[in-house]
Amino acid sequence: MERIIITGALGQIGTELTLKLREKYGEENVLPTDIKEPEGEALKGKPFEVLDVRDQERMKALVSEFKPDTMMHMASLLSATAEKNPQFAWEINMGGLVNALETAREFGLKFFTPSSIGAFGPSTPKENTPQVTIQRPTTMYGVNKVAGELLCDYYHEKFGVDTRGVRFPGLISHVKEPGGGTTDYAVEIYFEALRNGRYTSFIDKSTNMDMMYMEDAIDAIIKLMEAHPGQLKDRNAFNVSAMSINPEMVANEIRKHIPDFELDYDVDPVRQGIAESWPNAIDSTEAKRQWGFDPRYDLEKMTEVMLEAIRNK
Ligand code: VAH
Repeated sequence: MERIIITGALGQIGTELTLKLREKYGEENVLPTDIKEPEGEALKGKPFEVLDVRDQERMKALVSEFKPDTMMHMASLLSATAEKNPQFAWEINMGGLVNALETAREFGLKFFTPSSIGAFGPSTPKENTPQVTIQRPTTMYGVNKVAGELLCDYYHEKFGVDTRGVRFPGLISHVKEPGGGTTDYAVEIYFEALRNGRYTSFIDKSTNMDMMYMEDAIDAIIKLMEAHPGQLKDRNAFNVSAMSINPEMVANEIRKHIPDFELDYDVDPVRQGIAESWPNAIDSTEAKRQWGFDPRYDLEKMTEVMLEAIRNK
């Protein structure tokens, strides 16, 4: 992996992924793209190209010109947004993925795209969820992620495309706040704790979900993409998680730094329903075994880093 094009580069993962790849491979070897030009400081600096992932012709033209060896397809509508407009979510999440896979096939690109714990549903085992198990998600986002996992496997088997992917848990970062996710409470709570000393959670107190600090997520992507193909028994849909937490646990950790922090609840039935359809804690054994997945941040360390970084913003 030496020269990378990224779609959805202005998103929560895409932003930090672009910064890390530029640092590791050189700014001139990374082409971040997204539906609009960057506004904030985070992605200042060239090159950058505007790309709507529904435009396969332009996607191929950019690849033909930039000549990457890898595509990281990050453009996606997240779970809560997708539930508000499922037909549009299909168009972006699946239409965009097909265009990206076709581009990777035509230009012989190594390919990464993330799945999610959202690819599981209410009939999936909730605790220590295996990588191969029942997947009957009840959200459009979950349907997109299951279809995406299968499509990426298909492009590898049928066309030899070097596709790789992980199932991300909720991701927590201070660089770019997420938009439209069910797990966004776990990011908002840190910002609100410092802004107002209190937070009203839209997810209920005892709802456990898998989470991971963004630095561990970016490291996982790079580690998987740099793994020798012979190491990989599986290709896509590796379970990866660093912790299983709920709002009360996050609040208790924050109180070690902000003793008077107050947490209350105004549960959003839609996002609560999505959260309850997902596992409580997934098993990451295969990722650890096949390519050395090794998250470094637990809730305590993540809380320290998040509060420190937000204070310094
Ligand atoms: C979402 N942050 O909430 C995303 C993610 C596991 C959650 O897929 O939709």
